[in-house]
Amino acid sequence: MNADTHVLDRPPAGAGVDWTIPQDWAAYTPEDHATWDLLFARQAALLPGRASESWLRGLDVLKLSKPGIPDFDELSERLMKATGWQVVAVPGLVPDAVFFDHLANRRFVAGNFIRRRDQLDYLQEPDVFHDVFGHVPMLADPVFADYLVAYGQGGLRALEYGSLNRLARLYWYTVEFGLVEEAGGLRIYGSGIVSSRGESIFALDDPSPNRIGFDLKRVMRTEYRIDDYQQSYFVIPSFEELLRVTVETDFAPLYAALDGLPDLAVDAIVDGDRVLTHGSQTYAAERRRG
Ligand code: HBI
Ligand code: FE
Repeated sequence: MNADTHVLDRPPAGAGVDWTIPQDWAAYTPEDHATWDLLFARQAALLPGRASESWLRGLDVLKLSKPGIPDFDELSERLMKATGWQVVAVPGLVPDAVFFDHLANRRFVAGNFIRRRDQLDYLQEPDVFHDVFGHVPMLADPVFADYLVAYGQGGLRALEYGSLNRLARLYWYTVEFGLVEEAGGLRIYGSGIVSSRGESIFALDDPSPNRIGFDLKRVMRTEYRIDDYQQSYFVIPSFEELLRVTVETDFAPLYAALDGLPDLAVDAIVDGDRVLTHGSQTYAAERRRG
C-alpha cells in the first residue's frame, strides 16, 4: 500500500521498535466478528474457480473458514508448520524498512483492526480482512512464501539504491493484484483482488482492463492506481517462475537500466508485451466522465 500520508515516523505508544502490537483478540466486539463473517461469506462464495488453487488450498490448510476474526497466534502456529511464516499485528501502515525487515524474516504484518460497516467495499488502509483473508492464504504455499522472503530482502536493498518505487510496483502487480495462468484458466492470487467483491469479478471477466504476460522490467516501469480497479493486470505462468526471476535477477543493473527509460502509463500496451487481453478501457473512461 502506498498511502504514504498514513505512515507515522515513529512507532505509536505501546508498539515495539518493530512496530508490532498485541493483536488483543479478546477486544473484538461481536459486531467486529460479524463484519469478518459477512465479508468472508461474500468472498468465499465467489472465489472457487476464480482464486488460484494455492490461495484456496491456503484457506483450507489454515482453517480460515472458522467463524470470526482469526486469532493470530493460532494462525501463526498453522502457518509456521506449513512454511515457517508468522502473522504479527501492527496498527496500520508501517515504514518501508520495517515492512521489508519483517518479510525477510518470515513475519507478515497484519492490521489488527477491522473496517466499519460503511466501508465494506473500500478502505484505504489495510485492515485485518485484507491482510489475513487476502494475503495469508498465499503464505501457506511454499514457493510463494519464499518469493515474499526474497521480496523483503530485495526491498531492503532497494532502499539503499533509492529504487523503492520500482520495487513497490513489483509488489503491487504481483502480491496485491497478480493473476496466474493455471490449468483451468486465469486465476487470481493478488490479495487486493481476492479481498474485493467487485474486483474479483472485474479482474477476470471484464473486457475493460489489459491482461499482459508478466515481465519484471515491464512491471517495474508501470505506474499503478490506488483509487480504483487496475487498468492492467500482469499474468504469471507459475509461482515457481515468479520466484525464479526474482531470485536470479541482479537488481542493481536492472535499476540502472530502468533509470534511462520512461515510465509506462497504467493503460499502456507496448512492443514486446504478451497481450492476453487488449482492454477496451471502457470502465476507466466511464469513471473519468463521472
Ligand atoms: N505496511 N502494514 C503495512 N502493510 C503494507 O502492505 C505495507 C506497509 N508499509 C510499506 C509497504 N507496504 C510498502 O513498502 C509496499 O507496498 C512495497
Ligand atoms: Fe495488501
